[in-house]
Amino acid sequence: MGGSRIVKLICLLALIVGSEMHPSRPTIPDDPKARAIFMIAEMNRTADGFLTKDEMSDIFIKFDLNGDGIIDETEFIAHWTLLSLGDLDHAVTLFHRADTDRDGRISKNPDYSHLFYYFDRDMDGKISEAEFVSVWFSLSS
Ligand SMILES: [Ca+2]
Ligand SMILES: [Ca+2]
Ligand SMILES: [Ca+2]
Repeated sequence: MGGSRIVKLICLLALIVGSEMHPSRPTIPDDPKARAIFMIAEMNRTADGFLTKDEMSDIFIKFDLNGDGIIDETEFIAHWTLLSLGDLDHAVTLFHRADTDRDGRISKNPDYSHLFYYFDRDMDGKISEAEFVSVWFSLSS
């Protein structure tokens, strides 16, 4: 006896837990700048609507002005300013968030690899516009 009652209880519990795990999503403010950056970067190799690893790597290379495989803060801000990506506060915040091991520079390893996986929320190996915009926003706020 009570078997179906237990099942009902479990279902109810799952429902409650489930709803707590998916709270009503805060609306992500649309960021036209992030979308513009995504669109340019995304079409670098294949205009398929996704930012691939290679395309992400191209961005890295562009910021690495002297080609030593490391982006320091000066390079980052210089390229940021050149592309007029926004205010410098934003640039500094992004730089320090991207510097995952906090050694004051963004290097291919580990920072760049971390960053790609950080953007690729659903882990399908490519970054969609929605993934990019939402992560970009969370990084800069
Ligand atoms: Ca460099
Ligand atoms: Ca670093
Ligand atoms: Ca993805």
